[in-house]
Amino acid sequence: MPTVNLWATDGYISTPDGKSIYIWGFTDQEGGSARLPGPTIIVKQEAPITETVVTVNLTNNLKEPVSLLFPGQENVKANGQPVQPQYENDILVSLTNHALPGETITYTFTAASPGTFLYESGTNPFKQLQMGLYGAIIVRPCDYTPHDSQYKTAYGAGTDTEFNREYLLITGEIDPDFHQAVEYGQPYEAYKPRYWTINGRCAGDTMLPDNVPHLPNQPCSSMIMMEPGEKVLIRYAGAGVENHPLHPHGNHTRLVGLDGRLLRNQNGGGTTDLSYKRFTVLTGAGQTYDQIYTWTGLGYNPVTNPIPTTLPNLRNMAIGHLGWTMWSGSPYLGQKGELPPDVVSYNQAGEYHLMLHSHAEPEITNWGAFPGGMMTMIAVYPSGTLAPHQGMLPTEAY
Ligand SMILES: [Cu+2]
Repeated sequence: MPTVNLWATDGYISTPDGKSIYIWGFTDQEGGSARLPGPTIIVKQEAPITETVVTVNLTNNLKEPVSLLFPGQENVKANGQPVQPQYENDILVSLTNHALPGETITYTFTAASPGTFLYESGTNPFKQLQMGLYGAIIVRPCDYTPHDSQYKTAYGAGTDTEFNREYLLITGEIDPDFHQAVEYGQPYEAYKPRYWTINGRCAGDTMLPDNVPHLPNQPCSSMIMMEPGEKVLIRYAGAGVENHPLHPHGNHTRLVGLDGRLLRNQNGGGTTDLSYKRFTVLTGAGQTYDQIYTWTGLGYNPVTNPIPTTLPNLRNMAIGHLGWTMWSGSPYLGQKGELPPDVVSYNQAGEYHLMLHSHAEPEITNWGAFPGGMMTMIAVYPSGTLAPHQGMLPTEAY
Protein backbone atom coordinates (compact mmCIF):
# COMPACT_ATOMS: atom_id res chain seq x y z
CA MET A 1 0.00 0.00 0.00
CA PRO A 2 1.57 3.34 -1.02
CA THR A 3 2.10 5.73 1.89
CA VAL A 4 3.14 9.34 1.33
CA ASN A 5 4.28 11.79 3.99
CA LEU A 6 3.77 15.45 3.13
CA TRP A 7 4.50 18.61 5.10
CA ALA A 8 2.73 21.90 4.34
CA THR A 9 5.28 24.66 4.86
CA ASP A 10 6.75 27.77 3.27
CA GLY A 11 9.78 28.63 1.16
CA TYR A 12 10.99 30.72 -1.73
CA ILE A 13 11.14 30.29 -5.48
CA SER A 14 13.10 32.15 -8.14
CA THR A 15 11.93 33.75 -11.38
CA PRO A 16 14.13 34.21 -14.48
CA ASP A 17 14.15 38.00 -13.99
CA GLY A 18 15.97 37.56 -10.70
CA LYS A 19 13.16 37.80 -8.16
CA SER A 20 12.66 35.65 -5.09
CA ILE A 21 9.02 34.95 -4.24
CA TYR A 22 7.64 33.65 -0.97
CA ILE A 23 5.43 30.57 -1.38
CA TRP A 24 3.48 27.99 0.55
CA GLY A 25 3.72 24.43 -0.66
CA PHE A 26 4.31 20.79 0.12
CA THR A 27 7.50 18.85 0.68
CA ASP A 28 8.17 15.18 1.31
CA GLN A 29 11.23 16.00 3.46
CA GLU A 30 10.69 16.64 7.14
CA GLY A 31 12.11 20.10 7.84
CA GLY A 32 12.42 20.80 4.10
CA SER A 33 11.29 23.87 2.20
CA ALA A 34 8.06 24.08 0.22
CA ARG A 35 8.37 22.86 -3.36
CA LEU A 36 6.47 24.11 -6.37
CA PRO A 37 4.62 22.03 -7.35
CA GLY A 38 4.45 19.54 -4.47
CA PRO A 39 6.06 16.12 -4.95
CA THR A 40 4.49 14.08 -7.75
CA ILE A 41 2.84 10.93 -6.41
CA ILE A 42 2.90 8.01 -8.85
CA VAL A 43 1.06 4.81 -7.95
CA LYS A 44 0.21 1.68 -9.89
CA GLN A 45 -3.18 0.06 -9.49
CA GLU A 46 -3.44 -3.36 -7.92
CA ALA A 47 -5.88 -6.10 -8.80
CA PRO A 48 -8.59 -5.97 -7.56
CA ILE A 49 -8.65 -2.20 -7.92
CA THR A 50 -10.41 -1.75 -4.57
CA GLU A 51 -7.11 -2.85 -3.01
CA THR A 52 -5.32 0.22 -4.36
CA VAL A 53 -5.57 2.31 -1.21
CA VAL A 54 -3.19 5.28 -0.97
CA THR A 55 -2.38 6.84 2.41
CA VAL A 56 -1.25 10.46 2.67
CA ASN A 57 -0.09 11.78 6.05
CA LEU A 58 -0.22 15.58 6.01
CA THR A 59 1.58 17.55 8.73
CA ASN A 60 0.73 21.23 8.83
CA ASN A 61 3.70 23.51 9.59
CA LEU A 62 1.86 26.66 8.49
CA LYS A 63 0.06 29.05 10.81
CA GLU A 64 -3.46 28.41 9.53
CA PRO A 65 -5.51 25.25 8.80
CA VAL A 66 -4.52 23.28 5.67
CA SER A 67 -6.25 20.33 4.04
CA LEU A 68 -5.96 18.10 0.99
CA LEU A 69 -8.59 17.46 -1.66
CA PHE A 70 -8.22 14.45 -3.94
CA PRO A 71 -10.52 15.20 -6.90
CA GLY A 72 -11.32 12.13 -8.99
CA GLN A 73 -10.37 9.62 -6.27
CA GLU A 74 -12.87 7.38 -4.53
CA ASN A 75 -13.69 6.57 -0.92
CA VAL A 76 -11.67 9.48 0.48
CA LYS A 77 -11.34 9.34 4.26
CA ALA A 78 -9.67 11.48 6.91
CA ASN A 79 -8.46 9.70 10.04
CA GLY A 80 -10.62 6.72 9.05
CA GLN A 81 -13.91 8.57 8.54
CA PRO A 82 -15.47 9.81 5.26
CA VAL A 83 -14.32 13.38 4.60
CA GLN A 84 -16.70 16.23 5.39
CA PRO A 85 -16.77 19.99 4.75
CA GLN A 86 -15.75 21.90 7.87
CA TYR A 87 -17.73 24.76 9.40
CA GLU A 88 -17.03 27.18 12.21
CA ASN A 89 -20.00 29.21 13.47
CA ASP A 90 -21.95 28.10 10.38
CA ILE A 91 -19.26 29.50 8.06
CA LEU A 92 -17.54 27.13 5.64
CA VAL A 93 -13.81 27.10 6.44
CA SER A 94 -12.66 23.99 4.53
CA LEU A 95 -14.08 21.86 1.74
CA THR A 96 -12.70 18.83 3.57
CA ASN A 97 -11.20 17.87 6.94
CA HIS A 98 -8.14 19.97 7.73
CA ALA A 99 -5.09 19.86 9.97
CA LEU A 100 -4.68 22.73 12.41
CA PRO A 101 -1.20 24.27 12.76
CA GLY A 102 1.16 21.64 14.15
CA GLU A 103 -1.30 18.77 13.57
CA THR A 104 -1.01 15.70 11.35
CA ILE A 105 -4.02 14.31 9.48
CA THR A 106 -4.15 10.97 7.66
CA TYR A 107 -6.07 10.75 4.41
CA THR A 108 -6.76 7.55 2.51
CA PHE A 109 -8.35 7.07 -0.90
CA THR A 110 -8.90 4.37 -3.48
CA ALA A 111 -7.17 5.07 -6.81
CA ALA A 112 -10.03 3.62 -8.83
CA SER A 113 -9.12 5.02 -12.26
CA PRO A 114 -5.83 5.37 -14.09
CA GLY A 115 -4.94 8.86 -15.29
CA THR A 116 -3.69 12.26 -14.12
CA PHE A 117 -5.07 13.90 -10.97
CA LEU A 118 -4.41 16.85 -8.71
CA TYR A 119 -4.05 17.04 -4.99
CA GLU A 120 -4.61 20.51 -3.63
CA SER A 121 -5.64 22.45 -0.56
CA GLY A 122 -9.37 22.58 0.11
CA THR A 123 -8.98 25.30 2.74
CA ASN A 124 -9.33 28.91 1.63
CA PRO A 125 -8.38 27.66 -1.85
CA PHE A 126 -8.28 31.05 -3.57
CA LYS A 127 -5.42 31.98 -1.25
CA GLN A 128 -3.79 28.61 -0.60
CA LEU A 129 -3.80 27.40 -4.23
CA GLN A 130 -2.23 30.66 -5.37
CA MET A 131 0.38 30.34 -2.67
CA GLY A 132 1.34 26.94 -4.12
CA LEU A 133 -0.37 24.22 -2.07
CA TYR A 134 -0.84 21.79 -4.95
CA GLY A 135 0.71 18.80 -6.68
CA ALA A 136 -0.17 15.97 -9.05
CA ILE A 137 -0.95 12.27 -8.80
CA ILE A 138 -0.38 9.83 -11.65
CA VAL A 139 -2.27 6.55 -11.41
CA ARG A 140 -0.99 3.79 -13.67
CA PRO A 141 -3.19 0.93 -14.85
CA CYS A 142 -2.58 -2.37 -13.10
CA ASP A 143 -1.18 -3.96 -16.30
CA TYR A 144 1.37 -1.16 -16.78
CA THR A 145 4.70 -2.60 -17.95
CA PRO A 146 7.26 0.00 -19.06
CA HIS A 147 9.42 -2.33 -21.19
CA ASP A 148 6.48 -3.84 -23.13
CA SER A 149 5.04 -1.38 -25.68
CA GLN A 150 1.61 -3.03 -25.61
CA TYR A 151 1.39 -2.50 -21.85
CA LYS A 152 3.08 0.88 -21.63
CA THR A 153 -0.18 2.82 -21.67
CA ALA A 154 -1.97 5.63 -19.84
CA TYR A 155 -5.24 3.71 -19.35
CA GLY A 156 -4.50 0.02 -19.85
CA ALA A 157 -3.81 -2.41 -22.68
CA GLY A 158 -6.29 -2.11 -25.56
CA THR A 159 -7.30 1.50 -24.79
CA ASP A 160 -5.25 3.02 -27.64
CA THR A 161 -3.20 5.04 -25.13
CA GLU A 162 0.24 3.53 -25.74
CA PHE A 163 3.14 5.95 -25.41
CA ASN A 164 6.91 6.04 -25.79
CA ARG A 165 7.71 8.96 -23.49
CA GLU A 166 5.65 11.00 -21.03
CA TYR A 167 5.75 14.49 -19.55
CA LEU A 168 3.71 16.15 -16.82
CA LEU A 169 2.97 19.89 -17.12
CA ILE A 170 1.28 21.55 -14.14
CA THR A 171 0.11 25.13 -14.69
CA GLY A 172 -0.14 27.92 -12.13
CA GLU A 173 -0.15 31.70 -11.72
CA ILE A 174 1.62 34.06 -9.31
CA ASP A 175 0.66 37.54 -8.19
CA PRO A 176 3.89 38.57 -6.39
CA ASP A 177 2.13 41.36 -4.46
CA PHE A 178 -0.32 38.81 -3.10
CA HIS A 179 2.56 36.54 -2.02
CA GLN A 180 4.38 39.43 -0.35
CA ALA A 181 1.22 40.45 1.51
CA VAL A 182 0.87 36.90 2.83
CA GLU A 183 4.56 36.87 3.84
CA TYR A 184 4.15 40.03 5.91
CA GLY A 185 0.63 39.31 7.15
CA GLN A 186 -0.85 42.27 5.29
CA PRO A 187 -4.38 42.45 3.84
CA TYR A 188 -4.59 42.15 0.07
CA GLU A 189 -7.79 42.08 -1.97
CA ALA A 190 -6.71 42.45 -5.61
CA TYR A 191 -5.50 39.69 -7.89
CA LYS A 192 -3.14 40.45 -10.74
CA PRO A 193 -0.78 37.65 -11.75
CA ARG A 194 2.57 38.78 -13.16
CA TYR A 195 4.09 35.32 -13.55
CA TRP A 196 2.63 32.20 -15.14
CA THR A 197 4.28 28.90 -14.35
CA ILE A 198 4.64 25.40 -15.73
CA ASN A 199 5.86 22.99 -13.04
CA GLY A 200 6.52 26.00 -10.81
CA ARG A 201 8.94 27.63 -13.25
CA CYS A 202 8.63 30.53 -15.71
CA ALA A 203 10.20 30.43 -19.19
CA GLY A 204 13.12 30.21 -19.91
CA ASP A 205 13.66 28.25 -16.66
CA THR A 206 10.97 25.82 -17.87
CA MET A 207 13.52 24.46 -20.36
CA LEU A 208 16.30 23.80 -17.85
CA PRO A 209 16.83 20.19 -16.74
CA ASP A 210 15.36 18.65 -13.59
CA ASN A 211 17.10 19.44 -10.29
CA VAL A 212 19.28 22.36 -11.41
CA PRO A 213 21.13 23.59 -8.29
CA HIS A 214 19.95 27.22 -8.42
CA LEU A 215 16.25 26.23 -8.37
CA PRO A 216 16.19 23.93 -5.32
CA ASN A 217 12.45 24.34 -4.68
CA GLN A 218 11.44 24.12 -8.36
CA PRO A 219 13.02 20.78 -9.35
CA CYS A 220 10.85 19.87 -12.36
CA SER A 221 11.72 20.65 -15.98
CA SER A 222 8.97 21.17 -18.57
CA MET A 223 11.20 20.52 -21.58
CA ILE A 224 9.65 17.94 -23.86
CA MET A 225 12.15 15.85 -25.80
CA MET A 226 11.17 13.27 -28.38
CA GLU A 227 12.00 11.69 -31.71
CA PRO A 228 9.94 11.78 -34.95
CA GLY A 229 6.99 9.38 -34.96
CA GLU A 230 7.08 8.71 -31.23
CA LYS A 231 3.90 8.83 -29.18
CA VAL A 232 4.42 11.32 -26.39
CA LEU A 233 1.96 11.34 -23.53
CA ILE A 234 1.56 14.92 -22.32
CA ARG A 235 -0.33 15.27 -19.07
CA TYR A 236 -1.69 18.77 -18.36
CA ALA A 237 -2.89 19.61 -14.86
CA GLY A 238 -4.47 23.01 -14.16
CA ALA A 239 -3.44 23.69 -10.58
CA GLY A 240 -4.01 27.42 -10.30
CA VAL A 241 -7.24 29.41 -10.21
CA GLU A 242 -7.30 30.45 -13.90
CA ASN A 243 -7.80 28.65 -17.23
CA HIS A 244 -4.99 28.53 -19.78
CA PRO A 245 -5.26 27.77 -23.52
CA LEU A 246 -2.17 25.62 -24.10
CA HIS A 247 -0.97 24.51 -27.48
CA PRO A 248 2.04 22.86 -29.01
CA HIS A 249 3.38 23.85 -32.41
CA GLY A 250 3.90 21.27 -35.12
CA ASN A 251 0.98 18.91 -34.65
CA HIS A 252 -2.33 18.68 -32.84
CA THR A 253 -2.62 16.55 -29.74
CA ARG A 254 -5.14 13.74 -29.36
CA LEU A 255 -7.02 13.96 -26.09
CA VAL A 256 -7.46 10.50 -24.63
CA GLY A 257 -8.44 11.29 -21.03
CA LEU A 258 -10.13 14.10 -19.10
CA ASP A 259 -9.94 14.45 -15.33
CA GLY A 260 -8.47 10.96 -15.06
CA ARG A 261 -11.19 9.27 -17.09
CA LEU A 262 -10.62 7.51 -20.43
CA LEU A 263 -12.54 9.09 -23.33
CA ARG A 264 -14.28 5.91 -24.36
CA ASN A 265 -17.89 4.76 -24.01
CA GLN A 266 -19.04 1.25 -23.25
CA ASN A 267 -22.12 0.43 -25.33
CA GLY A 268 -23.60 -3.05 -25.55
CA GLY A 269 -20.83 -5.44 -26.47
CA GLY A 270 -18.51 -2.78 -27.87
CA THR A 271 -16.88 0.54 -27.19
CA THR A 272 -16.90 3.96 -28.88
CA ASP A 273 -13.64 5.87 -29.08
CA LEU A 274 -14.34 9.44 -27.89
CA SER A 275 -10.78 10.73 -28.11
CA TYR A 276 -10.39 13.84 -30.28
CA LYS A 277 -7.70 16.06 -31.75
CA ARG A 278 -7.15 19.63 -30.64
CA PHE A 279 -4.94 22.53 -31.68
CA THR A 280 -5.43 24.30 -28.34
CA VAL A 281 -6.57 22.73 -25.08
CA LEU A 282 -8.22 25.13 -22.65
CA THR A 283 -6.67 23.79 -19.47
CA GLY A 284 -9.27 24.51 -16.83
CA ALA A 285 -8.47 25.28 -13.21
CA GLY A 286 -8.74 22.01 -11.31
CA GLN A 287 -8.82 19.85 -14.44
CA THR A 288 -6.43 17.40 -16.08
CA TYR A 289 -5.98 16.40 -19.72
CA ASP A 290 -4.10 13.37 -21.03
CA GLN A 291 -2.99 13.70 -24.62
CA ILE A 292 -0.88 11.87 -27.16
CA TYR A 293 1.36 14.04 -29.33
CA THR A 294 3.18 12.74 -32.39
CA TRP A 295 5.36 14.97 -34.53
CA THR A 296 5.01 14.09 -38.19
CA GLY A 297 6.26 17.25 -39.93
CA LEU A 298 3.87 19.26 -42.09
CA GLY A 299 4.31 18.22 -45.73
CA TYR A 300 7.40 16.23 -44.80
CA ASN A 301 8.87 14.43 -47.78
CA PRO A 302 12.39 13.15 -47.35
CA VAL A 303 12.88 12.70 -51.12
CA THR A 304 11.74 16.03 -52.52
CA ASN A 305 12.26 18.46 -49.70
CA PRO A 306 12.01 17.68 -46.01
CA ILE A 307 11.12 21.26 -45.13
CA PRO A 308 8.64 23.03 -47.43
CA THR A 309 8.56 26.29 -45.47
CA THR A 310 10.31 29.56 -46.15
CA LEU A 311 12.71 30.17 -43.29
CA PRO A 312 12.69 33.48 -41.43
CA ASN A 313 15.91 35.45 -41.19
CA LEU A 314 18.35 34.64 -38.43
CA ARG A 315 17.39 37.67 -36.33
CA ASN A 316 13.87 36.30 -36.03
CA MET A 317 15.12 32.90 -34.93
CA ALA A 318 16.79 34.29 -31.83
CA ILE A 319 15.44 33.78 -28.36
CA GLY A 320 16.42 35.80 -25.34
CA HIS A 321 19.50 37.81 -26.22
CA LEU A 322 19.87 38.51 -29.90
CA GLY A 323 22.71 36.31 -31.00
CA TRP A 324 21.49 33.30 -29.02
CA THR A 325 19.55 30.80 -31.03
CA MET A 326 18.15 27.28 -30.98
CA TRP A 327 18.61 27.23 -34.77
CA SER A 328 21.07 24.63 -36.08
CA GLY A 329 22.02 26.52 -39.22
CA SER A 330 20.33 23.90 -41.42
CA PRO A 331 16.63 23.40 -42.21
CA TYR A 332 17.16 19.63 -42.23
CA LEU A 333 16.55 17.54 -39.15
CA GLY A 334 19.79 16.16 -37.77
CA GLN A 335 22.08 18.45 -39.76
CA LYS A 336 23.99 21.49 -38.63
CA GLY A 337 25.09 24.32 -40.89
CA GLU A 338 27.16 27.46 -40.86
CA LEU A 339 26.18 30.22 -38.47
CA PRO A 340 27.62 33.74 -38.35
CA PRO A 341 30.58 33.87 -35.95
CA ASP A 342 28.81 36.07 -33.38
CA VAL A 343 25.86 33.71 -32.98
CA VAL A 344 25.72 31.24 -30.08
CA SER A 345 23.66 28.17 -30.97
CA TYR A 346 22.10 25.99 -28.30
CA ASN A 347 21.18 23.39 -30.86
CA GLN A 348 22.93 20.17 -29.90
CA ALA A 349 22.06 17.67 -32.60
CA GLY A 350 20.34 19.47 -35.47
CA GLU A 351 17.07 19.04 -33.59
CA TYR A 352 13.90 21.06 -34.14
CA HIS A 353 12.43 23.21 -31.39
CA LEU A 354 8.69 23.73 -31.38
CA MET A 355 7.11 26.06 -28.86
CA LEU A 356 4.44 24.86 -26.44
CA HIS A 357 2.77 27.82 -24.77
CA SER A 358 -0.31 29.58 -23.50
CA HIS A 359 -2.27 31.20 -26.29
CA ALA A 360 -3.29 33.96 -23.90
CA GLU A 361 -0.23 35.95 -24.96
CA PRO A 362 0.14 38.13 -21.83
CA GLU A 363 0.86 34.83 -20.04
CA ILE A 364 4.11 34.28 -21.98
CA THR A 365 5.83 37.15 -20.19
CA ASN A 366 7.66 37.62 -16.89
CA TRP A 367 6.25 40.81 -15.33
CA GLY A 368 5.58 42.19 -18.81
CA ALA A 369 8.82 41.08 -20.48
CA PHE A 370 8.57 38.68 -23.41
CA PRO A 371 9.53 35.85 -23.73
CA GLY A 372 8.70 34.19 -20.45
CA GLY A 373 5.89 32.74 -18.41
CA MET A 374 3.82 29.79 -19.50
CA MET A 375 6.02 28.58 -22.32
CA THR A 376 8.35 25.69 -22.99
CA MET A 377 9.76 23.83 -25.98
CA ILE A 378 9.29 20.51 -27.67
CA ALA A 379 12.64 19.37 -29.04
CA VAL A 380 12.41 16.82 -31.85
CA TYR A 381 15.71 14.96 -32.04
CA PRO A 382 16.88 12.97 -35.06
CA SER A 383 15.87 9.32 -34.74
CA GLY A 384 18.22 7.35 -32.53
CA THR A 385 19.99 10.35 -30.99
CA LEU A 386 17.91 11.14 -27.90
CA ALA A 387 19.02 9.65 -24.59
CA PRO A 388 16.67 6.81 -23.64
CA HIS A 389 16.07 8.20 -20.12
CA GLN A 390 14.42 11.40 -21.39
CA GLY A 391 10.67 11.39 -20.78
CA MET A 392 10.77 8.29 -18.59
CA LEU A 393 8.85 8.83 -15.36
CA PRO A 394 9.16 6.03 -12.85
CA THR A 395 6.48 3.34 -12.64
CA GLU A 396 5.85 4.35 -9.04
CA ALA A 397 7.11 7.21 -6.85
CA TYR A 398 5.92 7.93 -3.33
CU1 LIG B 1 1.72 29.20 -30.78
